[in-house]
Amino acid sequence: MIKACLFDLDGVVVDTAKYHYIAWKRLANELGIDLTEEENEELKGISRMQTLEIILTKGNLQNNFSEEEKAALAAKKNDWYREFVLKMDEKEVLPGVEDFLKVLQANNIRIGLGSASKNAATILEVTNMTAYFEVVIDGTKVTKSKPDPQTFLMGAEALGVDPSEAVVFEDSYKGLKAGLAGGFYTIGIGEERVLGEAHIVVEGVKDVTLATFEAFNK
Ligand code: B16
Ligand code: MG
Repeated sequence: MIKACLFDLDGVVVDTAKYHYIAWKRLANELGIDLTEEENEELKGISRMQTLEIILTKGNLQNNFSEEEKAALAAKKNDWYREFVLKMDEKEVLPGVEDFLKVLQANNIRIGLGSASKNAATILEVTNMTAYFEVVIDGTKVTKSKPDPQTFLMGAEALGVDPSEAVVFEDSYKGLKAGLAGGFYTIGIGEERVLGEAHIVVEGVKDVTLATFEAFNK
């Protein structure tokens, strides 16, 4: 019996991954580093500073900056990223998300957010989605990044449910691993190629109904 759903934000509720990519690519290019879309896939779901480390390492520049300089680089990327975020509105909520959240509410299934992003509250605000989420566990609250299950375990605890009674919706491989490590049912949002370890993989939340959960009992 499913009592709660925990949603990742970027790539599940909204498509902010494209804005992260533009902003990281701009920073990488300024540093003389290339960043392909395929490499960007590896960056999904992990924290801002971890992402910067991966990009600098790719350019063999990881030892060229002090911690303060690294923080300044990450802040610069975040300013560019937030320029996009602040222009977002409800039209950027991915298809089917609001309808499904309403179905969950009508069926007394609790709703939480589990995101690595420190911009999660702003994104929920500008897209008018704040009210749907009873619990928000984001990058300002966690100490361990996905694939560590901390984000989702904190969400389940705050909602008062056991992971075995909850579903994690994730678009990133690392986020999916976090859900699995926490003992949750998982729905991968995206491609089977990336998310094949999930209990179920669908293209988007638009493809999920309460009947989808029946597959968990098989
Ligand atoms: P910020 P999610 C993650 O959000 C993104 O997938 C990841 O690309 C980003 O680096 C991370 O948030 C941190 O975001 O820079 O806004 O704090 O997918 O966990 O909702
Ligand atoms: Mg995501």
